[in-house]
Amino acid sequence: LTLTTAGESHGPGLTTLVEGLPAGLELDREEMNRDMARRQLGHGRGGRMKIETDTAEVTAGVRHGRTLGGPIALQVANRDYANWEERMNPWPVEAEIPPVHMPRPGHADLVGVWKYGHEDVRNILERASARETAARVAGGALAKAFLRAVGVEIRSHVTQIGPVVIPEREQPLGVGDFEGVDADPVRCLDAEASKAMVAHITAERKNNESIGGTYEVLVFGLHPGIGSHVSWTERLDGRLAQAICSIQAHKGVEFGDGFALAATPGSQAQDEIFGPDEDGEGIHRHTNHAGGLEGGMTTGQTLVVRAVVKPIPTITKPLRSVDLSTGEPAKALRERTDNCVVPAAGVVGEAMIAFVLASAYREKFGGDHIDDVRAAIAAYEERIGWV
Ligand code: EPS
Repeated sequence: LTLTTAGESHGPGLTTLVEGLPAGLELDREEMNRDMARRQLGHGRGGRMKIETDTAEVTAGVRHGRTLGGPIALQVANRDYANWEERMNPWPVEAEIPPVHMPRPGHADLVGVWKYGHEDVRNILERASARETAARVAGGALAKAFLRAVGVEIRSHVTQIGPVVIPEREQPLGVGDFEGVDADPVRCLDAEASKAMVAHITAERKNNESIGGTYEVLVFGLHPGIGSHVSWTERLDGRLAQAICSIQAHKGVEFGDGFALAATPGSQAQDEIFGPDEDGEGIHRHTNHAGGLEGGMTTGQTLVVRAVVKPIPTITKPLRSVDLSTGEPAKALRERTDNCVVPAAGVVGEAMIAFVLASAYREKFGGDHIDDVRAAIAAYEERIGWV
């Protein structure tokens, strides 16, 4: 499976190309656009979200709601382009367009102009912008539709914003616990923590600060043996980490108990294996410290991925920088901006994880039609006695 995006933040629009899905897969237009809207959620988004109402328009690869087996093309319009037509026109314009020459610390701006030989920082920031994640979510919605067809469901929730952390849970989360998470202003499952997160975002916006945080993505219904131990390139934890860390402003990822395992004795860090119970349950575990991954493969337990998002670098309190046209000290570009994107980032994390998992399913089970995929999965379930 491949997922390619194209597009600039204030250009005419974003394009997504997804290749490698089987034919006959049913797609739900509303479901796809629900994900597009979910990515726009969250207390802490800026003025741009009032301009955009994102939808993914299919322009290739789908007929009457089913995949044809060829590349699928999706288009997401940038409504804001109407206000940027001269500045972002693909073709020369009459007007004089003042270049941006104040790079923002923490953004791709400075290194990007060095590397690509541009004088206008806008030639870098437009593509580096997290607007691009709208195209990833559009593609991720296709991967999710594939996963749903084989019984796999993906959810996410916010676990920390600034210093506010959700309380530890007694019981592991189930897929049913996520109902209503998108109705919460920060996509948090704990009502008390949510209130404190909202208050923190509001207070820090008044201080002209941006805020980071963490979110968790859980995947239910996975088969064991997705990914492989045989080569580093196939280890699923490595592939998932790459996909997560490729998201703008993401600085780290952990699986299961993650960084806390550093202080856990070895005997308590593994998930012991138990034989079939009298009630007929197959080989199983009572814990999930590993977060559903052993030896670079899914174990068949819930996949638990946590990601950290840094405070975004465009802030309304401009930081010190240098004017690239004069070499003189200057304040970084001050722009309309979001001050917290963690609730939306969780939706992007879902999309990226869906893409990696759908890819690994395609590699393991093959199939040109979705029914071929289901048949291959059923044969595998039978061979390993998976219930
Ligand atoms: C972004 C800056 C803001 C965000 C944008 C990402 O846009 P603008 O500069 O137009 O105000 O709103 O995110 C989106 C447009 C989006 O759809 O997520 C940035 O610099 O990364």
